[in-house]
Order: sequence, then C-alpha cells, then structure tokens
Amino acid sequence: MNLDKFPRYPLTFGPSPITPLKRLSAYLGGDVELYAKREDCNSGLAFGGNKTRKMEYLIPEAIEQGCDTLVSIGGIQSNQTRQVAAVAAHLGMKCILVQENWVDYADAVYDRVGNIELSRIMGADVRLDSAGFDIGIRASWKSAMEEAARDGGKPYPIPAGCSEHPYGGLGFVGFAEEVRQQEADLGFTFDYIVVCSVTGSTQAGMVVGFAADGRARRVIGIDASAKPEKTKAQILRIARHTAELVELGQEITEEDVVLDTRYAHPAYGLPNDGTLEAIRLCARHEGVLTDPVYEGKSMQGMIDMVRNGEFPKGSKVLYAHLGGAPALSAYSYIFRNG
Ligand code: 5PA
Repeated sequence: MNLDKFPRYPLTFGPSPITPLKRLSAYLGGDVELYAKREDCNSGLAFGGNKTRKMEYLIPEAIEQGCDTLVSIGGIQSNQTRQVAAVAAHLGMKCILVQENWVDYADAVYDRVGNIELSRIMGADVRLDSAGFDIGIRASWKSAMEEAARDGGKPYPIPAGCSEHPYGGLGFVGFAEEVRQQEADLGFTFDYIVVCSVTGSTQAGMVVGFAADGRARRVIGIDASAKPEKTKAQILRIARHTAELVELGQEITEEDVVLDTRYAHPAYGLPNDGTLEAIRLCARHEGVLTDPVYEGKSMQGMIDMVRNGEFPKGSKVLYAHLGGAPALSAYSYIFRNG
C-alpha cells in the first residue's frame, strides 16, 4: 500500500488522540473496553472533524490548479460545509456553500445557530436551497460552480462529505495507518472499529486502510442516512477506487463493507429515543459530546451492541468520534431540560 505518494496539506494537529472511555465501559458492565479516537478535536480550524482530515488530500490539488474558491454542499447543519468554510478562510480562499433542506426539523433557530452560524462568521457565501436529502451530485451545486467561474473566479468542487471526490477516501486510509502506529505504542490492537456512515468515504477509507492488516470486516459502519442501500453502494465503490489509488494489492468485496442499519430511524438528521439516551450517557459518563445526526447514532449502535453481547468478552472497541457537536445547538428544543 502506498499512501505517501499523494501530497498532503496539513490541516490537522497531527495524529488525533485515542482516549479510553473508562466510565462508559464500566457502566456497560466492563466486559468490553471502549476507546475513542478523537477526530472531533483533530484540528484548530473551527473544531475540525472527519472532513478536515479528508481535505488534507484534496487541498494540494486545489492549490496546484490555482483555484481561489472552494464550493461545497450539505444540509443546513452540515459539518462538511463548516469545515470547508474554515479551510477556505485559513488558506485565504473564497467559499460558496449550498445548504439544502436535508432534515424535516423545525427548531426555531435551526438555520441560524451551530454549523451554519460558524460558516457565516467565517465569511462563506451561504446559499439556502429547498432540495431534500440526497448524497449524490446536485444541480444546485453545479450551478454554484458555474456562477463562480462566470464571476471570474476559479472554483474547486468539494462534493457532499468529500465523498465523490476521487481523493475523498485517502484521509481515512491515513487514519488506519495512524491507528496502527498508536497500537504499537499502546501495546495492543483493537478488535473492532465503530464508525458512522452517510456519504461513505470515511468508512471506505477505513475499510481499505484496515484491509492492509486483515481487519476490513472489523470496521463496523453504523448507517445514519436511513438510505442504507445507497450509502453501502457508495462505500463499496469508493473503497474499490481508493484501494486502486493506494495500490492495496487486494480486492475489496461486498462482504468487506459492514453497515448496520438498526439505528438510523426515523430519518436522516432525526434522533430516536435510543440516540438521545446514548448522547446523554456518553456526555454524563465521559464529558464527551455527540450529536443527534451522526455520532449519537454510532454511539447508540456501539452501546446497544455491548448490551446485546455482540462483542465477545474482553474485546477492545475503538469508536471513531468524527465530530459534529457544533450541530447540538440547532437541536436546543430537544435538550431544553438536559
Ligand atoms: C459525517 C458526515 P461520511 O459522510 O464520510 O460517511 O461521514 C458521516 C459523518 N459524522 C459522520 C459526522 C460528524 C459527519 O459530519 N457529514 C456530512 C455533512 O454534510 O456534514 C457529509 C454528510
């Protein structure tokens, strides 16, 4: 496998820390040891997150092509768009963000606070669009690109979650390499890695990275899209493409993509009772915040699997905390009593 041949523009602090979730593990019976790898604090750029790691492999191309405007897309409370706005500001580029109506949720300040507020503060040109949830390439995004070019700018396209970008999977191949180095220091290896999936390139990169030591199927994806067929197909496609890019030297098969569909209900962006319980449990036992759209659902999945005895006794499980807490204030009504 060869990841080093791809240029990387540093946007993160370096390897993200791995921390034990001791009180949560004990609360759940102590048979399984839970740890978290903290992508939620991997950078000083507007709280960072999984997209900041992914963009390290996209930005060299944007710079090389002489682009001056990053154009991206997501829901109103998208973490992706907030991270793109931060990277654009950091590099002195302009930023256009198409923010679609992905979630049927009407907290009074939903389009004012959290991620979208931060993007506006960082100077991004934020454009609300009424289209609903879809992880594919959208017309509104293409027309934002055309408009930027018409205005004499040089736009660089960053699709939803960086996922349809040819280099979108590379960052999380690097994540797996980083985990292996950290495991060498810790003196043990993780039996399972739990990760939230929607647009797919986070899990796809991990599947490729962990395939290198035979652990592709130990990457447990928790679907938060509530459209798992599309998400799973996208993970597989990106993983296969990424495997070729880094010359993995082995096929990624459908069985290598494990995607658990039990926790995404009732819809993308809307928590169920179990999601809220998981958010509160993790917050109250660890002081670690997860959100109702993504990480609360993967936290819910991990907690539920521990409770069901789905991880063998003695397993060490690594929760990939991908960020997302800035969206919490957009759900203030749900948490008005804690
Ligand atoms: C997101 C994505 P993938 O899209 O790579 O599968 O990652 C899912 C995910 N956790 C998990 C957090 C905190 C995320 O932000 N967010 C998107 C966004 O627009 O923010 C791409 C959907």
